[in-house]
This record gives sequence, C-alpha cells and structure tokens, in this order.
Amino acid sequence: MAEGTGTGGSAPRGPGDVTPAELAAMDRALALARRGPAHGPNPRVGCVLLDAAGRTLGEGWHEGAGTPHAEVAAIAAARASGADLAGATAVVTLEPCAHTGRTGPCAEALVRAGVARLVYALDDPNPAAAGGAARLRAAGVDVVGGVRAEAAGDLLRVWAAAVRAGRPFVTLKLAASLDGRVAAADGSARWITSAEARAHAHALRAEVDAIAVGTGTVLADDPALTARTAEGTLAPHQPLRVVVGRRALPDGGRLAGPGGEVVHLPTHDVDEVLAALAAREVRHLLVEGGPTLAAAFLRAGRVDEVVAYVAPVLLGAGPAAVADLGVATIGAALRLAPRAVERVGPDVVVIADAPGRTPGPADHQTPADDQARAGVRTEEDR
Ligand code: AOF
Ligand code: ZN
Repeated sequence: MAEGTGTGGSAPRGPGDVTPAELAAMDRALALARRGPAHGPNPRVGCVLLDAAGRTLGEGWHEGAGTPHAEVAAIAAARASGADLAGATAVVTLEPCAHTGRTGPCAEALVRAGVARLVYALDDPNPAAAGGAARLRAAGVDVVGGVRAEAAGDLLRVWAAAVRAGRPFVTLKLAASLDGRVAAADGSARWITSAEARAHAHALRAEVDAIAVGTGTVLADDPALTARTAEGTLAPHQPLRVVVGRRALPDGGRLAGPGGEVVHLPTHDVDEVLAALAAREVRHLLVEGGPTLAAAFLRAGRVDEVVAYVAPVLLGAGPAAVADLGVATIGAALRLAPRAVERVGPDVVVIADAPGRTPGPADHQTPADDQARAGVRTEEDR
C-alpha cells in the first residue's frame, strides 16, 4: 500500500498528496521527455531526482532504444555532480521498468541508488517491462502513481496504443481537393495541396517509423517516400518505406534513391502488413495511399487516426481519396471524431480519431469485437 512519508497515516496516497515541488518536477520531466525522439520502439520518458527539500539532484530523459532509460540517465547526471541519492525522490513520467531488455531494470537501479520515494505518471502498458512500481513498493519505497497522467498519456498516445494493441498505431494521411479528389481526370496530381501542407506532412513523416503506399501509387507517382526538411534536404530520421501489393516494383525510380530501407510486402492482407511491421518494432505507421490501400486499412478497422489535408481546389472529376468502403447508406458512413482543425497556408488540415481501433488482447472476447475486426461497424464501436 502506498503510504506517504511524513504523513504518519496509513491511508493510501493519491495524486493529491504530491508536493508542489514534485508537481513542478513532473512538469519538468514531461518537458525533458519531449527531447527524446517521437519515432522508434521505445517511449519518450523524462525523470527528475529531488532531495528531501525538493531541490533537483539530477535530470534525465530517454533518447531511444538501446540508450539509457530516463531514470538511469538522471542517476548518472546526479552522480556526476556529486549528489548523494540516499532518501531522494524520483519523479518519472512512466512507471520504471522492471525488466532487462536492451538495458537493465530501472526499478533495481532506483533501489540501489537509495531512492526513498517514487512519483510517476503512467503505468507501463508494456507487460514485459511493467511491475516496477510493485517492485519498488516491495523494497519499501513510497510510491505514488497517476500524477499528471493525462499529460503523460497525451505524450505517449501513439506508443501506448501500439503497445496495447500489439500492432503499429496507424495514421492515414489524405491530401485532397475540396471535392475529395486526389488527381485530375488525366491522372495529374502535382500539386493539389500547398507547399505549406506538404511541409506539414513531411514533418509528420519524420516522426513515424514507417510509411506505406500501395504498388499502384509507386507505379503511378514514383514517390521518394522520404522525410524532407523545409530546405529540401533529408531529415535526420528516415522512416521505413513500405510498399504493399503483389505487383513487382520497377527497378530504379526514386525509391532506389537515398531514404529509409524499402520493404516490399507482396500481400493485400492488412493484418499481415501490420504483423510484419510489428515484428520490426514499428510503433507508428503512416499510410499515405493510394485510395485502394486507404480503403483496405479503413475496411479492416485498422486506422486509428486520419490526417486530412484539404485544399481549396475543385476538380469535378478524377479519383477520390478513398476507394469504395462498402458504405451503401448514410447510416453506415464511417464517422470520425475530430481532434484538431488547423489552417496550413491556404489549406486546412483535419486531424481526427477513427473508430474501430484494434481492441487490446484482453478485449478480444466478444462477437462485437469479431465484427469490429472484420471491419463491420456497430454502434458500440463509436
Ligand atoms: C523506463 N524508462 O526511459 C523507458 C522505459 O529494451 P529496453 O531496455 O530499452 O526497454 C524498453 C521498454 O522499457 C519499453 O517498451 C517501455 O516499456 C520501457 N521504457 N522505461 O522505465 C525509460 N524508455
Ligand atoms: Zn527502464
């Protein structure tokens, strides 16, 4: 049972029991966490170590898989400045891990350092790594979880959803005219959206682990599928370039140029694609089209979020952004829940949550879930 130091009582402590210094340290830890990369298999985590008076002894954040976790980085920083960690409080944005993965367990490192109190935001949704809070409690450490859980949940929205579902979080990107078309009648498509909207989309590419397109898009558009800066140079992180479909890829072309590794998945099965990418520890997949691939992901109920750029352009003819979804009547429309609507140059971007997110393993139990997995929408899915 979590119990407060200095309160003398036996009641469990909740988030209300944290000190102002601990709350400020959590805000700082959240800011530190954001210094880590948005892409990659691991979450963004920050940690601040405080002494009994609430003064900072050390700070750390996680810079990506294979590098020290936030807690270990903070302990190292505190030690480098000669600080004594006996009796210290660790403030961490994620429950410390209890496992040995690419690196050792943070819970043990905190116990060994002599930390007396842990304040953390989110429970680790990764079953392999979770359990650090219990481990620390068992070692006599005073533990408070759930502090600034909403902010930490926002920060880890994509990573946590991917880990819970056991498959990549899927963002579907659309870029269309005001009448929903992605090319003119002759197939010409460069450009419908503005340079500003395209730069916005490149920033999104630089945050994901993989970009997927269909073979039809490769054959029609010869895309490079790279993340580029506003100056046109390659961004430091390049996502995997995934091509889905059975047709052979042309030799050469822009996909043969510099950028992320090219992975051709000769299948039409969306779950096969997701399983192949999950095996490569892809947490965030950006599906960029064309209309057939977009419809396949939507029909399978495997789109978590839609990022739609809409340009004030009318075409009147030409292909729609999404192919047939099997929606025969308005009541069957796939309705999204908008999270943000922003101006991007002359265009608008709508960011919306999609229903039919893959239930976590524990939820895979009811016929309604089977329907959702088959892409059949029920009212409960909304
Ligand atoms: C923490 N602090 O800073 C991070 C944690 O392979 P590893 O050793 O890097 O472990 C990765 C898992 O550890 C990751 O999936 C997540 O559950 C947790 N990440 N935990 O206590 C950190 N990055
Ligand atoms: Zn750890």
